[in-house]
Amino acid sequence: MERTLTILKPDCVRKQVIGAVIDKMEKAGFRIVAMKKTRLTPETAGEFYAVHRERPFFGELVEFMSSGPCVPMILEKENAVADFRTLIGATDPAEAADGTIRKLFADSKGENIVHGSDSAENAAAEAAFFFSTEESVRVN
Ligand code: 3AN
Repeated sequence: MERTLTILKPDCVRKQVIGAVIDKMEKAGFRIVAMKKTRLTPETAGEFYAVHRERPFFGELVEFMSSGPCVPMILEKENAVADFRTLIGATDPAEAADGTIRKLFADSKGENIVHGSDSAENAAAEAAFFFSTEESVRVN
C-alpha cells in the first residue's frame, strides 16, 4: 500500500464538485485515510509550494490557493502516487486525457481542481503538512 496527498483546490470547493471528484477517487480504488476542510493563508500556501518559489506563476498560485477553503486528503492504494496522477490527468486540462478529473472539471493550468503528490517521499512530507499522526491512522 502507498499513500498520496491530494488537495481539492478552492475552485473545486467553489464549483460544488467536491462530491463528484471524491466519487471518481473512490471508484478508482482510493481509500480516504484523512480529510478536512481548511483555508491556506498566503504564507502557508507559499510554504506548501516552496519548490515553485522561483517559477513565474508562483504569485498567482499562492493567491489562488489562499483564495478560499480547500480540502486536503490523504489517499491510500497500491501504487497510489502514479495511479492518482493518471486519474487526475495533465496539469493543463486542455492536455488532460478524456475521463480524467482535470479534463472533466478544471478550467486552466492554474485553476486545475486538484493537487497530487509527485513522489511517495513528497506525499509523506505533504501529508505531515496538513495532518497529525493521529489523524493519519487508517481506520478501515
Ligand atoms: P502538477 O500539479 O500537475 O504536479 P506542477 O507541479 O507543474 O503541476 O505545478 C504545480 C502547481 O502550479 C499546479 N498545481 C498548477 O496548478 C500550478 N501551475 C503550473 N503551471 C502553471 C501556470 N502556467 N500558471 C499558473 N499556475 C500553474
